[in-house]
Amino acid sequence: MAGMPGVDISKRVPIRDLFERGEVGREYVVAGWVDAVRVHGGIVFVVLRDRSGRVQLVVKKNVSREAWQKARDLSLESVVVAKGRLVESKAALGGRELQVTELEVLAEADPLPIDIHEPEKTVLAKRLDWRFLDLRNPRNQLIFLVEAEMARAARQWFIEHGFVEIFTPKIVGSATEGGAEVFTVIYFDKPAYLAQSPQLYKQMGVIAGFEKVFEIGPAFRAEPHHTTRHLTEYTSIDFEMGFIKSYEDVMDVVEGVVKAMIEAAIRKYGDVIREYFPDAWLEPVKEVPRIDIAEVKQLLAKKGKILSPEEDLDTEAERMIGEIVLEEYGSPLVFVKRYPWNARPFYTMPCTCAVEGAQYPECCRDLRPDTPTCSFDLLFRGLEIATGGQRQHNPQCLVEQIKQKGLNPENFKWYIDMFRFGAPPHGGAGIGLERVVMQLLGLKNIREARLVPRDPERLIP
Ligand code: AMO
Repeated sequence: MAGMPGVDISKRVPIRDLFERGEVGREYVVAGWVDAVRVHGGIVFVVLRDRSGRVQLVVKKNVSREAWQKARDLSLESVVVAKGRLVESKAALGGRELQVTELEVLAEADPLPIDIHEPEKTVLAKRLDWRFLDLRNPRNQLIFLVEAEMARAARQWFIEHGFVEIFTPKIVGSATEGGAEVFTVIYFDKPAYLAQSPQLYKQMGVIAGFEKVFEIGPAFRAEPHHTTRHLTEYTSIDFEMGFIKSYEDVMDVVEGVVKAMIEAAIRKYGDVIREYFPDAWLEPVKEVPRIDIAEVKQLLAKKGKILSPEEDLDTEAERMIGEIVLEEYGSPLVFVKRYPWNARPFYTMPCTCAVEGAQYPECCRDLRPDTPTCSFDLLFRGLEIATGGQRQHNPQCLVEQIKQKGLNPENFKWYIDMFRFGAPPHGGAGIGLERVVMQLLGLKNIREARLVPRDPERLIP
């Protein structure tokens, strides 16, 4: 374009500034998306939105015929830059509006495929097809501001507590969690996998001598199920720490991090969250109760939910225990600990090896499905948001446990080798970021808490 005439965009101020520190009578330049347009003969009212807020532009034919014509023909979500005088106005939102003298259309928008203002009118699948438009809604955008703040708070907590941030491979040669939920990729001429978690590599970080490590990164799970709490790609907040006395030390860390995440989100966005998310959890979090799974199963049995000693908790059990704990302890969070061997991966420390005077490798021989392990889950409002525990650090027991899970120790040779050269007692946990956000805001579907979610059907966009 010859010389780019028109409004100087470099003079742009955030819309919120007009209300917080703008001087009435002064001229300002604002830019953003067209949120609404109303034509009243010789006056056009345009609501302009940027990421900081919304303001009404008043475009009068008798002030600038050119600007008025452009405003009259504006389509919703077009991108506009405007210059005008800030004036008081009782009728306008926020009590102020901009009397426009110049207006430029930077990008014109086609008719919209979804209703941005009322997302509930559109099914989630279609909203996700048009995710970039869906996210222009301030409520939907807020989910990711909260997520960013939580990730920031977690990172800060770890750094302040002496953890080193690491970045582990996501293309790996063996499944890290066992089970079938693993994506195979072709790595040149051989099969490889997408990492289900950084599990084996964060342990490497400890054994390599960093002692305390953390990672915030992607995890991949080939979950074939369509549930409201599973993604095939999610963000995992992982940590691992050496020289622990027991898995209680690990729970202390999880409790510290998760509380810091929740408190940071409430501190920064509590008021706006309240406005947009009526089901959000916005109260301070107290000490988190830690309950043995055997006791949990007794509590559930009283309510008619019977689970055998070797069983994992299912979705219904988690929901029920969330309700019981909220009622009895006033806590939205609860640790359930000592899961049975049947429900935990091969690298878990069985309680038979963690008692005083335990004999290696006898302590890990013939583990029963219901043998308790030094492990825990953290539930938030009745949904698992974190898993962790102490790890088996004896190489003979590791081989034994890998075999007992029906896996081939050959595939884990490099991993088992790490334990032959001085591996301290250690443990750690993984926290699902989207699940924490989902439970804090009271979202119905985890897909809402993922910028561009992946599930069995969803690969585009
Ligand atoms: P686990 O497999 O339980 O444990 O995962 C840890 C946490 O990650 C989240 N999560 C998921 N979130 C969304 N979609 C999924 N498909 C999904 N799967 C898991 C949950 C869960 O609590 N290596 C261990 C952790 C450890 O022991 O350190 C692990 O990955 O919030």
